[in-house]
Amino acid sequence: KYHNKEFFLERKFIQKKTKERALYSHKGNYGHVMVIAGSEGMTGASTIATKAAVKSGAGLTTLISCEDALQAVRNFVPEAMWKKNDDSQGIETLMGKVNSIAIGPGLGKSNETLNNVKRVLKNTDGTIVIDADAINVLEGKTNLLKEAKGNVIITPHPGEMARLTGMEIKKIQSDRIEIAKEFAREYGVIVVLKGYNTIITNGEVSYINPTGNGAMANGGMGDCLTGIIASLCAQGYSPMDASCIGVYAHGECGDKVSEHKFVVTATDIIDNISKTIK
Ligand code: NPW
Ligand code: AMP
Ligand code: MG
Repeated sequence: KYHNKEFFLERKFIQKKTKERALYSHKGNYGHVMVIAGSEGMTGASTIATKAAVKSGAGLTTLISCEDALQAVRNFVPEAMWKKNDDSQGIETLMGKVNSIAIGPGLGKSNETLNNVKRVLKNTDGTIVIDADAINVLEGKTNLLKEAKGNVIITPHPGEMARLTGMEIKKIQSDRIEIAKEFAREYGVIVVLKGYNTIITNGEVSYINPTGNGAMANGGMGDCLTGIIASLCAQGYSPMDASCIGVYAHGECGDKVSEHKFVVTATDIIDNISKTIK
C-alpha cells in the first residue's frame, strides 16, 4: 500500500486475478485481437506486437498492415491472420467483430495513422490500446479521446506523455502519478505511464508496478507490452486488470530473463511470457 487508492502491485494480487484456461474452452472463448501496426522500416514493431498478443493467449489475432509487415508476420507468426491496410477496408471489416484493438506500434506519424485512430475510437465498442505513433498523432488533438465509444488504454513512455500533454519529460518524471491520474480523469481513459515503476491509473485507483529492469531498455519492448495488454483485454479481463496483469507479467518476465542475460529483448519476452503468466 502507498497511500489513499495508490497501491504497489503485488504478485499475489496479480495471481488472484489471473484465470486458469478451462478444460472445455476453445479459441472463441479467448477473444480476437486486431493489431494495427507497422510500416516500411518498422515492420518489427508489428511483428512483435502481433506475436506478443498470440503468446499471451488471445484466441485469434489479426494484423492489419502494409505488405512488408505482412510478409514478416507470415514468416514469423504463422498463428496470426492478416489483412492488407489498403483503403482502410481491412479495419472496417473487422472492427465490429474483434474484442480488442492494439493501434500504433511502428505505424509512423501519418495522416493515415490519425484517420485510423479516429476510425477505431468512434466505431469500436471493444477496448482500444493506443500506443506509440497512435499517441503521437494525438498531439494537440487529445479531445478525440473523449469521443471513444469503447474503453481506451493509452500506454505512453515519458517522451510520448510529454508530447501529448505539452509538458517537459523532466516535469512528467517529477510527478508521474499525479500527471497520469489527471490525464486519465480528464479524458476518461486508463493511462499506463511506462518506465521503471510504470503507473497504471484510471484517475481513481492507481497502481505502481515493481517489476522490470534496465536490461529491458531497448527497442520493441513497448510494442511487446501493447500486444500483451490487448491480448488480455480480448480474453475478457477488464481494461484495468489487463493493464495491471500485462505490465506486471511483462516486467517479471524481463526480471527472470535478466537473471542470466545482460540484455533482455522483446523476442526474449515473447519467448517467455506464456511461462511467466502460467
Ligand atoms: P531521451 O531524450 O532519449 O532521453 P520516440 P520511439 C523519450 C517504433 N519502434 N524515460 C526519449 O528521451 C515505435 O513503435 C519500432 C524518459 C526520447 O525523447 C514507434 O512507432 C521498432 N524518457 C516509433 O518506433 C523498434 C523517455 O522519448 C523519446 C523514456 C518511435 O518510437 C523501436 C523517444 O521516443 C520502436 O519501438 C523513458 N523511460 N522512454 C521496430 N523494430 O520496428 C522514452 N523517452 O521519439 O517516440 O521514439 O519510442 O522509438
Ligand atoms: P517503449 O519505450 O515504448 O519501447 O517501452 C519500453 C517498455 O520497457 C516499457 O514497458 C517500460 O516500462 C519497459 N522498460 C524499459 N526500461 C525499463 C526499466 N529501466 N525498468 C523497468 N521497465 C523498463
Ligand atoms: Mg514504444
